[in-house]
Amino acid sequence: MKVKSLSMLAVLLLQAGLSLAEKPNIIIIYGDDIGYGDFSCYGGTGVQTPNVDKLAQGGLRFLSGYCAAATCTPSRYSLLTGEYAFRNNKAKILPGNAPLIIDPARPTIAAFLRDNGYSTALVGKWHLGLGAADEPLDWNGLIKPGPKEVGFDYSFNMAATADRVPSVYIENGRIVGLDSSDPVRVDYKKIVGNEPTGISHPQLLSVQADTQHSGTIVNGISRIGFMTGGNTARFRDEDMADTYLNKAIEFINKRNEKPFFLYYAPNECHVPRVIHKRFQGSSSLGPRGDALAAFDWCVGRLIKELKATGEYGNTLIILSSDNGPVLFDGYWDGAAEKNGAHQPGGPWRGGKYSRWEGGTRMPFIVSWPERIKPGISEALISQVDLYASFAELIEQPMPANAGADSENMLPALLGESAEGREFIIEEALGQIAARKGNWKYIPPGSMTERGGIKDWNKTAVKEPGWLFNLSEDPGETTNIAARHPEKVTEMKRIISSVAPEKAVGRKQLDKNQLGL
Ligand code: NG6
Ligand code: CA
Repeated sequence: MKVKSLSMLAVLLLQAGLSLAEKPNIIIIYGDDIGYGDFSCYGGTGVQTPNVDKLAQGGLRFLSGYCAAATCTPSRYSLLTGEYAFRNNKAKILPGNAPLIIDPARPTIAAFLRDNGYSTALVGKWHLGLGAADEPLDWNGLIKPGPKEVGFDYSFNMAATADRVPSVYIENGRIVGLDSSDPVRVDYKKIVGNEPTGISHPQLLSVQADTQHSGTIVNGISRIGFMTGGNTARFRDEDMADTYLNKAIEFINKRNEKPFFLYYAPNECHVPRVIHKRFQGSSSLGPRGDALAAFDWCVGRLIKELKATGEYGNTLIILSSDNGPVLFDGYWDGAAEKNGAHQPGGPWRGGKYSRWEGGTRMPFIVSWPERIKPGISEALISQVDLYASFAELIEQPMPANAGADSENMLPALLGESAEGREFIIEEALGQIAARKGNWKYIPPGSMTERGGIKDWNKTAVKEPGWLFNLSEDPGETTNIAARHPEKVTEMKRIISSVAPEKAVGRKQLDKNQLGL
């Protein structure tokens, strides 16, 4: 169209502005290692989570909402790219000095929204790598490629996890509070500098850790990996929940006329669970429950702020978690001892690292006050579907080179349809399982799961694989594959349709999958 006059241009700009303004803000609140049964609205008993419960009461609570994988990196990768993580062999638990594993040439959900008029932000955990694969990263300069190169206008994040060095915050690609005369160096193979580690100075530790978590001591906690320098920049775990919350609120308050997309990924309740003293003792579960209480409090504060800005009504909030629960995960913090009758995975078997339902079936709450009617949904939905669903929401086609595994689930997401996906793919440590209707299938290969404190149990899964009926046997206790050969064939076909090589499973757990 030819713009003939200035006033016509003004009208056009106004129209464009108006239609942008009508688009909802989108916030993903992404818990870490929070299980299906942890929040009180999902039956949790060990800690009260009034703010999450209230969000659920005013929105939709999904009973079959899944993350794509039972560990962090692949799960987050899938959410952001709309692609199953097992398609990228780098998408496994990453060390803190791993290069970026997302190809910037393929738009993530953030890049897609940014390119369609959203201002975008990452606040919290990243764990998808930083820097280029072919050159060593200098932590003391501009750290890139990273969140910005894959679509986040603003970023305030840690590199990987709180239990992995470097234990610093990075804002827009630069370590916050770094003194250039005390440069940061990081290594995952050998000790750098001469700072105390969990092995050399166990007397300095506030919480005892396993060998893997016995690297450099930062803030009285030994981490995975070694770092030196950056003393003025090191974070205090106790303040992490508040720090991320404040940055998220700051981003919302600095919003312009554009709608915003905020990927808010607090650390709670990942290890180390070292929580601010005002939350200590707020649950019967010890630090793990206190971390959940802190998470819940942050959700409440964020919503309060959204209400104060007048944005709450037109904000689509999705609250979920990146993988199932785990009690002991490297630090003797009392989580296992104090768990009592609380069921972090709800009625489901297993948790983090496993393909049992508890590994990937997540708390999954969707709220949009101006649009969504409160209720409960039984639709099957995966976080990998958010990409295509957001594309539908903003009425823009998905980029041709991204989001291939993402299905448009917008009607289910908004509660306008009870129908979700035909099937769900559940990944753990590079191996997959499938669910269709009430049927759950684990293909032949091996089943790896966390055993006692440090052990990994491996069980051979023989032909024809394991089949469970979740409505009769939610705990996945009785393999009925032999009685239902036709179901087995159907489930194998489903797995072959997404990943032919996975239909037979892998014989051995790839140690690398654990980031060890
Ligand atoms: C594992 C760590 C665990 C945790 C996990 C990542 C060991 C023995 N275990 O390898 O403590 O850091 O990686 O968690 O090192 S996630 O939620 O980011 O996937
Ligand atoms: Ca996690």
